Amino acid sequence: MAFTLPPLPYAYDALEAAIDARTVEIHYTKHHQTYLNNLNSALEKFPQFFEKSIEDILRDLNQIPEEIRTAVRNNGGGYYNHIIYWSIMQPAPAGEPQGKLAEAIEKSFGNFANFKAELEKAGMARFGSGWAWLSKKTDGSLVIHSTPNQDTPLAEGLYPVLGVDVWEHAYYLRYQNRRAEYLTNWWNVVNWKEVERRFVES
Ligand code: MN3
Repeated sequence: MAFTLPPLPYAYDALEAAIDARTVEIHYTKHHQTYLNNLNSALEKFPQFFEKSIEDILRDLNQIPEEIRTAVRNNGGGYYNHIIYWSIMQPAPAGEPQGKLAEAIEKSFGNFANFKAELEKAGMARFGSGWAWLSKKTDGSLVIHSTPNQDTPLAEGLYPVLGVDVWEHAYYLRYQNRRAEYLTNWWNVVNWKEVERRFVES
């Protein structure tokens, strides 16, 4: 069974408080779809990997035959990272983290404002294309970090709880070079219930 694109859980214009409709449409129907298509094409020669979850594939890329490993790393990563990105956004207003997630954020970063500043800093410090992440370590604590290109936290032994795409294709139409403004506005559309679910259930 080939991998498939999960439906977008809202309309293209639902995220206008942070991201314009045209960007959401192109990002989902072109960029995300292309990562998926390329992942499926790469795996066609080794269909046994269609039996595995995308998380199991990305956790240990050394299990992937060398001739398709880079393609799977880039396109499997792109496929997976964007599923997280779409799922942890919702139409504004976003509110704030609650419950166990809020407690863990306070424990690791002092308070919510400081957490947001640290994540924005990680996004700004990523030179070129990549992602800023809030991830969970195996001991249950939280860490902010970033990955280049479509590399995933899974490959570093971390579980991605929240991720923001800082490739230019994620923000260029509305923000041009102003990545900082995109990151500030992005908080308007974060789905904290889903972020908390990812934290609690992982
Ligand atoms: Mn992207």
